[in-house]
Amino acid sequence: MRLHKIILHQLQMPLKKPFETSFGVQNDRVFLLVEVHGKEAVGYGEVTVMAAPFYNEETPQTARHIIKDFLAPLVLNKEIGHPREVTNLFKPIRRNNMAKSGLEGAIWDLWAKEEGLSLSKALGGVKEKIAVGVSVGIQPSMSDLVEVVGRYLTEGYRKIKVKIKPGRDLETVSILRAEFGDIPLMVDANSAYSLADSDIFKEMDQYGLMMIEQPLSHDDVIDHRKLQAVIKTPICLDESIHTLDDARQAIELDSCRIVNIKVGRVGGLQEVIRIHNYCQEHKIPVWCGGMLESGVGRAHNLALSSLPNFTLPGDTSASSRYWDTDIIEPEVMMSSDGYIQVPSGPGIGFRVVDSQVKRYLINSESII
Ligand code: OSB
Ligand code: MG
Repeated sequence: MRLHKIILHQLQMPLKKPFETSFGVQNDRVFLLVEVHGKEAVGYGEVTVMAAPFYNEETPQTARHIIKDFLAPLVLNKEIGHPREVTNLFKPIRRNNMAKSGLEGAIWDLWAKEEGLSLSKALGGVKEKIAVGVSVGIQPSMSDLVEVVGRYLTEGYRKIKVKIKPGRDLETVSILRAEFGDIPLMVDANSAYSLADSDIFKEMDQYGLMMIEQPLSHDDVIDHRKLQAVIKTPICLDESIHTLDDARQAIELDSCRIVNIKVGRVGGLQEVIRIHNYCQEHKIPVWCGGMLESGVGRAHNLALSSLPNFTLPGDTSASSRYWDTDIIEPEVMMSSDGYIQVPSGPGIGFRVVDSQVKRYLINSESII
């Protein structure tokens, strides 16, 4: 396989509703769509950066710079035998995982299309449908929260994850338990706490949550180990895990008992497979996190979630949870029992709709 052109499209897609986390409010999604042109097909990937470096260190501008000046020259007009090799080609470049992942993912899609394989099959996926949950942002009031969660439960979502931050934690959980009983419920703190807050998490044990996601610092595994030692609820790491080695160290230390896998955060699909396999061998369940992806990133998430150890519902909700109109056809739909079908067509298995891309387009740049 050879790439003769890479196109970076910067898009800005308005979210249906603002999404609030412990690090701020997002009204729209600004990201890069990556197009790679081979001999016979076009592959698509998504750089899942946020507009500002609040989740990780990358932004659309840094990702553009890294792809254009460092990653593209490593793959353009070079013979690539298999997309699993791309990770190694990118190794000399430190971090910048979302930039790497957007380009690597597009190459996987192109390869799968040229081979006539679905991306799921290309990755070693085994599931035909995947169970999904929904990530609920911090709401203006507790009554808004109850209404929103009630609506998602009615739609069929199989896991409710609510964002928490200091001052909006125990009350959030106790109200949801009082209102909805024994639903599959978890919280995500996006690193908003420190070990000094351990009592809050000890208190949370009584609510029987599925897990607590990334309570402590974004690059920590040591304090998470200390917290996990004094609470029963499993800790799930998100921000702290960038590589297989990070996952191995966290698991060896017992800093977490569940891993959230995000392809952008770990630098590509090949690293997803490696972390998935390691966790499977060590009986650590994984699930697919989300970065409010457009249909393209969503399609990649569906494919990777079809690997066997993705045993917990992911954050890969239906297109309609985020967008009035997505950029792919058909849109990602969830059945009323909370499953999404893994597409079986070649590559990502969805058509990217040019007119929709144009509608949200800020700029495009070709790299040859
Ligand atoms: O921590 O999982 C997170 C969105 C943006 C940045 C970080 C996170 C999230 C989500 C949304 O929780 C998940 C989704 O629905 O895509
Ligand atoms: Mg998270």
